[in-house]
Amino acid sequence: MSARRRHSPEELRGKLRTLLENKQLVRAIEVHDGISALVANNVKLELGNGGENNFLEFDALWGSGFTDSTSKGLPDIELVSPDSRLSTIERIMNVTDKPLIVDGDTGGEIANFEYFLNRLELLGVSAVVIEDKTYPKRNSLDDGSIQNLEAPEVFANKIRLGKEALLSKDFMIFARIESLIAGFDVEDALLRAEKYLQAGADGILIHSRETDPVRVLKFAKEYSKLLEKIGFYRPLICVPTTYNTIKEEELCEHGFKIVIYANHLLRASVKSMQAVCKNILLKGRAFESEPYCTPITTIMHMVGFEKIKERDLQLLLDKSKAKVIIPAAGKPKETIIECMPSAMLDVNGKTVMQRQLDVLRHCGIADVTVVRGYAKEKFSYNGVKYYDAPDYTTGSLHSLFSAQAEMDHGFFLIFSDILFDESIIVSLLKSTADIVLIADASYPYHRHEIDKELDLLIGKQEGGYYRQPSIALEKEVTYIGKKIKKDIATHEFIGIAKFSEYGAKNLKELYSDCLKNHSGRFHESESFGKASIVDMIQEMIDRGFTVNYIETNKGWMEIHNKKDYEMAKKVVY
Ligand code: SPV
Ligand code: MG
Repeated sequence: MSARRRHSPEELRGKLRTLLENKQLVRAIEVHDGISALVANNVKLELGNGGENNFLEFDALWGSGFTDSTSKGLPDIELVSPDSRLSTIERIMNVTDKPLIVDGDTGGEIANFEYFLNRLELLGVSAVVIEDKTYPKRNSLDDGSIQNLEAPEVFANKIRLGKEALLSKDFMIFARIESLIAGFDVEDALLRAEKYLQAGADGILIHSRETDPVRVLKFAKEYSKLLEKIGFYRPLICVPTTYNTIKEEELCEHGFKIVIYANHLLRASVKSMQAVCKNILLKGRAFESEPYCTPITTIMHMVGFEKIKERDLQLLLDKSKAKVIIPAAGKPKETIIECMPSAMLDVNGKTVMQRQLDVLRHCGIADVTVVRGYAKEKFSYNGVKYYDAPDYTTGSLHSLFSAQAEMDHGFFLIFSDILFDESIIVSLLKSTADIVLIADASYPYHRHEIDKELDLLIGKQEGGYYRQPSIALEKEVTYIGKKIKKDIATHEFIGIAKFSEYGAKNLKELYSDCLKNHSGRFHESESFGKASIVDMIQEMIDRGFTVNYIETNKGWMEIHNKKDYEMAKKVVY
């Protein structure tokens, strides 16, 4: 689902008629706002029978007056204005592809009713139900309320005028008979039914708040005789809120065509809200309430956040025209599988590189360059540009620069021996810094267990203490390298970085300058000829360029040795 409406009013309006023609029983569920409509619209109960109709779902929605009033904290006495009702209905229509039957209460005065009808038609609503009580009505389920019935002729006339006011052929007006609610008998209900049908009603809703459906079923039996008498068919509708033990099969057998579950989503939400409120008060925290709450990710998905995110990302991509360079030329320091570059190690059916490409493609990045060297014949992906670094035993910096032609508009650098998830790439896409690294902040907590050389970094000290929390997304790197003392390193560089166009231009200029002019050791390498990428980043810092980092503490892992490889196979699916 996205925030955009998917169906034209015309398309939706006609759906109820089609359902009535094709289904034995149309099942409608109450909705009172956008989110309840999304739930009702999207819930599917899988039956697991493998057949074509492999699931159950609601066919239509009921725009209840009771639950619309209640969701606004008001009693159901026609207090909510027509415009406020219409605004709720519009929100419902915006997120559904199911037909909506609207509760029109008494319909009000004829001028109000006509206005309401035309607005409903324009919104794509399929039908309205009006009840034969006098304005302002009282909710039918309340035992103590006085229920005043309208004179049948007056109500029939309202139906007639309402039908005349319609603009579309598909829209229907159903007449709701309240005889059983107001203390009258089945005979009164039948007399009314005939009058309303003759006036043009498109169907009859017989309402009752008795727990025993016997009188409703008696009405249904007499109604089929009435239909025979008048010579045309109109569907019969029921609202089994109080006589809720009756099953749909039985309703069908008695000739009901639409069943409305009229208030259940609102009542269910009130109950859960109360339980969660109490739970939080009781426990003094929200942790225990979590199992009773829908996960935020599900909510985001339901309201179409993913589409928005995709679009945001697309914009970022258009801006940055993201390119990725994966230097994968070096021989692994520790042989994990004989003659196999780290990128081509198989982790549960997919190589490390395939996994990297999948994540990148998912983020919309398709422009990927791989620098090959050691066991280059093992690389076999189409849709990837290859550069070869014949002398791959020199440092990683020179392998990277084999693909210098790809750097002009900026690039993402991704080491070939890491697995990572989308969130990491997304954070880089969002960054506006010129040179930005992804740095794992959990390093200080497990540094003493680490028995391999890592690319470590020291973040710029803020306020005199390096671990002082900062709200800035991008912080500054002061030192980077493998030889930084474990105790003073604040982060581990995970092997993913971004160079903007400007960052890449500076990188290239500096590289060419060092190539010409540098002699002797180059940071942690014995010469510039053996330099690593990390050495070059330190050189940039030393020359005054700002190198930022974005912190993470999850969503990635490296495969440097056999132990890492075994771990990857355990944790990656
Ligand atoms: C509603 O849902 O608003 C109805 C049905 O009109 S009832 O509450 O049973 O009257
Ligand atoms: Mg109502």
